[in-house]
Amino acid sequence: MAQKIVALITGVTGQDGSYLAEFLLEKGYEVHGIKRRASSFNTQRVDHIYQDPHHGNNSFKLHYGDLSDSSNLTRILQEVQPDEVYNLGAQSHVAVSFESPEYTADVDAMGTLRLLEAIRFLGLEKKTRFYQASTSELYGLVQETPQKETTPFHPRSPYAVAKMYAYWIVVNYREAYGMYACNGILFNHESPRRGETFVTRKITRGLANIAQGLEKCLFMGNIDSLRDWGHARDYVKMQWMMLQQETPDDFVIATGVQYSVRDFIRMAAAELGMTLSFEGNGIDEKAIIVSIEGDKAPALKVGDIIVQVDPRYFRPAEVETLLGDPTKAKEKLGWTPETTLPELVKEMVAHDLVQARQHALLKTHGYSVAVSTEQ
Ligand code: NDP
Ligand code: GDR
Repeated sequence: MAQKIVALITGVTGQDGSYLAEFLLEKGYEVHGIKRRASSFNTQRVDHIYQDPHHGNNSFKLHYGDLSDSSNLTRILQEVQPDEVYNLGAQSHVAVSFESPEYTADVDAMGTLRLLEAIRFLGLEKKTRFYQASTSELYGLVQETPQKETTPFHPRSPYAVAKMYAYWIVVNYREAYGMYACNGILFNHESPRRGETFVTRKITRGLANIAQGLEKCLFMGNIDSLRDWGHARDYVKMQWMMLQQETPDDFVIATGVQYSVRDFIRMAAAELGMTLSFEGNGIDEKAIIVSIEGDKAPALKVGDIIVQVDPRYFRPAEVETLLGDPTKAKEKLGWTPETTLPELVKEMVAHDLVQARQHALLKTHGYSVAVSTEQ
């Protein structure tokens, strides 16, 4: 039997990590993932693909680890001897990076260096291919539109600055040591597995909860912000494709279509049968229901205010607009995104509505339901 290709994924418990692990397992890989020790279970996104080692020989294995711990990373790499490393682990929340800039730099910037050094230290630099989760946040204060691989960077947050170090150290290890190392410069990508505090999931989950009477109002930051949103499932395929080329290179992954946060709110509300009218501007804006159809929002009526801007969610420095040009990925790798934003919104709302209905049902039957609204 042919030997399985071995992949190691940092951040396997996150949105992308879970889709990538599924994708690689379907391709017949042996997949190893690094999970952090937490005081409660943090493997919900990968539980469905994990088999208890007492009950079978699983191709999916988890290791405790942390990007802040070099000796741990070195030991795992030595044990796993991976053909491919996907560095998806990060403190990935831009707003949180203003609260924890040093930790973000340690994990997102130094963590990448630690992994690359561990590969080199173990003499794996000619065997192991390396994917780095770079980001459209590097463009920050944009210098040209749409953004492509040659667009200059101007990062606007501690997160983006840390990711900029990671981007360049990957390029440097490629040039200095001939490592097969690539940066995927990915624009925002979402899914029903998206963390609850990122804007898309905050909206789909929040509106579904409000529709079912579990919450009253969704408080938002800058709803004028413009983003190029794709589906995480489509984007992880590209992460793998990048490591299958003859020579390593960096690619922008995006849809080439842009919407505002306000557009996203409108689309999500429409999926719940509601038409909204936005009143006010930016700082004091609110969204009011002007019509309701169907049975998805039984708790609401025309005239209810369900979204309100709260400047508390504004960032110290904002990335106002991002729009990617994925031409290079299309031409060199034959990649195109498969999911449009309206399709993505539909899938996310449908998922969150099922959860909200379950919680509402429990509440109706007298069980207390604590719906976390931490944002
Ligand atoms: P998530 O926030 O969903 O997942 C991040 C993962 O990193 C989680 O598994 C998390 O563990 C893990 N992690 C956090 N801190 C550490 C640490 N100190 N050591 C080891 N692991 C850690 O992010 P996404 O899946 O959305 O994104 C994946 C990567 O792609 C990230 O690097 C992100 O910055 C980058 N990116 C994401 C984009 C997007 O739109 N989604 C766009 C461009 C880049 P735990 O589950 O325990 O928290
Ligand atoms: P982003 O994603 O910062 O682009 O980083 P996020 O969904 O957090 O914000 C997108 C835009 O929406 C605005 N916004 C709000 N954002 C949040 N989280 N909560 C709000 O209430 C809110 N209201 C408005 C933000 O200001 C911003 O302009 C994501 C992460 O996945 C990064 O890891 C990744 O690198 C980039 O995408 C590409």
